[in-house]
Amino acid sequence: MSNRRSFLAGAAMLGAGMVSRAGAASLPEAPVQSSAATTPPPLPPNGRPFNPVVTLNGWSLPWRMKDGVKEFHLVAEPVLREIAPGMVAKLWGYNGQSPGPTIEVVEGDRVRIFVTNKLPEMTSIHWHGQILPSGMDGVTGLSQPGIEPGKTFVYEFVAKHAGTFMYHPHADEMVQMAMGMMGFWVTHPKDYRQHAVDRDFCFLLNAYDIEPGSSMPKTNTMLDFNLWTFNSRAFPGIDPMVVRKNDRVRVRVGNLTMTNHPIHLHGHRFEVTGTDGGWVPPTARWPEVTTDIAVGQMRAIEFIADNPGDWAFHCHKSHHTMNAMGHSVPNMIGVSQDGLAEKILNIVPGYMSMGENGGSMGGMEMELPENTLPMMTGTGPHGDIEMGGMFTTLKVRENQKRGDYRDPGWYQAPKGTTAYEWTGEAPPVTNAPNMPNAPRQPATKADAPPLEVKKPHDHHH
Ligand SMILES: [Cu+2]
Repeated sequence: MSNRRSFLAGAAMLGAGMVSRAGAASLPEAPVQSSAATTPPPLPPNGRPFNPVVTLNGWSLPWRMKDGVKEFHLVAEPVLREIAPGMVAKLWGYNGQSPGPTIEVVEGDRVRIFVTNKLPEMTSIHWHGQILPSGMDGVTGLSQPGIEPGKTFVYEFVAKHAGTFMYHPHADEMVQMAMGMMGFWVTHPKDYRQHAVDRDFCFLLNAYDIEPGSSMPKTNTMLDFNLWTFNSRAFPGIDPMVVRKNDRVRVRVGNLTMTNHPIHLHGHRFEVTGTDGGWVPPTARWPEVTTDIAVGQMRAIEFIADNPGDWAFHCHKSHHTMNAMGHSVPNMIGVSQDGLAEKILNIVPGYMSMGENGGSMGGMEMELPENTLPMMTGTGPHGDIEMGGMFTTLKVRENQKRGDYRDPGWYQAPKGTTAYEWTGEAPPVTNAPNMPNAPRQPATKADAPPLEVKKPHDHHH
């Protein structure tokens, strides 16, 4: 993190007239973050105590305490965001990253947020979910004029309710959100012992449409996005959630994509303990292993991490656990492609056939355009993980120290607790006794009748 003193000198002069109305003599510093690593925040240096959250591949914004008011400074600006090693996207964000830094305050805190616009067009910030005065709600044209390039606006309100919130522009939204303008907000309970957990993770769901080989999102895309991310990171660029066995764990998720995401956890049952409207009363909770998070929603889930291991944690829409590639590839399972690639290669240089035995790309070596992630990737202790996009792991360890978020490496499963290959005799294939004439698909290529190969009508590449 570094402080942009040179920028501040200029901004203070430029915005002096405007900020004096808020009673501030000077703009608070606007720290910037240059790394996409997870930065566990320090305990609050002043104000009322709280247990800070851990923003996956993100960080929390420091504040300045001024006459009992928490002052933050967000700078809306173009940023470079590493989506995963091997790909950097040109996005718009706040204070050097996209998403912007997490803002953490305590229920009842008076908050003053300075927003400086360094984008080429006007912007605003809507404080999604907050109960505040209408004029502080950040809807351009409705509650305030847009913040023109070079200008600084001041928002001030009391964070009335504890819970999980988001912030994003309400100005040229389609473009600005497609470019990555968003951030997380947590209002902690007045009493830090209330709703206390051992580990409190948070991240936003976001999606981009970035053509392979390029780095700028297409901002007119309505639904057909090709990069699905947690906090603008795609697997294997998403850090694991590292916990100690028997920790009470909370994961807060906000959805600012244009579709819903059924978020699924392996190896544990959780309860939804928080929604957009605040805390769910304990009597109204029920066990789940998947919870659907609709567009614009926030959810907090909680569980006891009592099952040691490496557990997948991902969106259950399988296309959302893949990275960018052509989406109009036909299903070729069972279609022999012997010699086909060579014939097509004569006409289309660089053609690649795929999918005769399924879609697996594990172990496949192919040349990708520059600045492009493989469609599925990641290597685990047992080989290729074949995932991308909205996928990470929960690592539960007996001996992880309290407050230690460092990756402990892969889980060492106790002997006899891992799936293994059967090497004995295989029984002959028979039909189920109650269905003597049941048709069945040929199991192997040798059994298969000759296939008529039709040209896929939907294949544009
Ligand atoms: Cu999804």
